[in-house]
Amino acid sequence: MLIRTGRDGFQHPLASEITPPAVYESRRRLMRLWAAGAAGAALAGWAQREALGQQAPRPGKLAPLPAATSQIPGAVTMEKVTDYQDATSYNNFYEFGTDKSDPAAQAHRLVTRPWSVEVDGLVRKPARFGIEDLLALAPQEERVYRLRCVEGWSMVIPWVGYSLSRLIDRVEPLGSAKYVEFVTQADPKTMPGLRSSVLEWPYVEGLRLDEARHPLTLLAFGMYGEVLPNQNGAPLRLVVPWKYGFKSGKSLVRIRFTETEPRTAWHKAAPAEYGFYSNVNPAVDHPRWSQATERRIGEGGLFAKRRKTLMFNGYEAQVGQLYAGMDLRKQF
Ligand SMILES: Nc1nc2c(c(=O)[nH]1)N[C@H]1C(S)=C(S)[C@@H](COP(=O)(O)O)O[C@H]1N2
Ligand SMILES: [Mo]
Repeated sequence: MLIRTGRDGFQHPLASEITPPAVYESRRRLMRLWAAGAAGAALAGWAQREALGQQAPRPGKLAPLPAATSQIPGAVTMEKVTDYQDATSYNNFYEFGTDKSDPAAQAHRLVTRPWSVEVDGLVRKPARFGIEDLLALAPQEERVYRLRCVEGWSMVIPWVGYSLSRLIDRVEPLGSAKYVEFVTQADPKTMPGLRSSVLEWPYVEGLRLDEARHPLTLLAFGMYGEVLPNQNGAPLRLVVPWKYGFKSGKSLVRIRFTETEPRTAWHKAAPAEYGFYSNVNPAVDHPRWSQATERRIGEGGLFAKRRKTLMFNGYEAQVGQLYAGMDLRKQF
């Protein structure tokens, strides 16, 4: 059993003493499966997460989006999941305003049905995919990723979706395709933020093709076991866990394969501050502030200690080889 010893040496009660019997029973089944080697490493991870009382309950606010726990290495962090309330009220979605509270207040205007995504450019089979077809294109998985904003805060979010590579394989990129551009919704009727020229609209992001094909690059349709709330990028968004949050475009409408590096919205707005790669890198400061530490949302209070930011946001083992031989100070 997992027993944690607090800072003061206090022994926390065994999980069996604080868990309702039904939950405990299902956990024991899971543990037996695990011991028998029938469950994968990720499932064992969930057993551990649950034993620590850290599994995020479904909030019951939006339609459920069932998903199996991802088996992809690195896809499920054991860290404490951020409260749903925090993850849905402290957001960056400049199309709805630049204050952290604007998206939660304004994004109800976003119309998410009907919705389709144009997938084109240097591919053998360009197509427009309806959202229902995209939802059904591959099995939905739950992945618990860290998300770190370049502003110096971070969250841990259980996303629901599947690897973007599943969609990429469908359209068959040509040999000349080297990059992928992501274009997000820009509708002046529903997005009051478009009146501001803080960014050039539509919001555009980009990845190298091999980054886009990495199994951890997630096309997300949901979080916390439910469909995405509008403020988090409904009906579908990108989540690239080893890069700063701004690389993960919300409310995608077009995915385009190109030969040349896409010109991204943040790069156009401030080229000296936002490079194309934007990998989480504590050793490369933002020109106006350090990136060495971060504040985990929910670890509140004036005296909450900042955490040390990890190289590639903690995903170095999985993605480090993508950047072998590159000078990440120059290609930031
Ligand atoms: N379309 C669009 N996508 C966007 C943004 C945005 O302003 N517009 N902000 C980005 C930034 S800076 C961050 S940190 C994340 C925040 O995602 P979250 O609100 O779900 O935590 O979304 C990213 N995706
Ligand atoms: Mo961000």
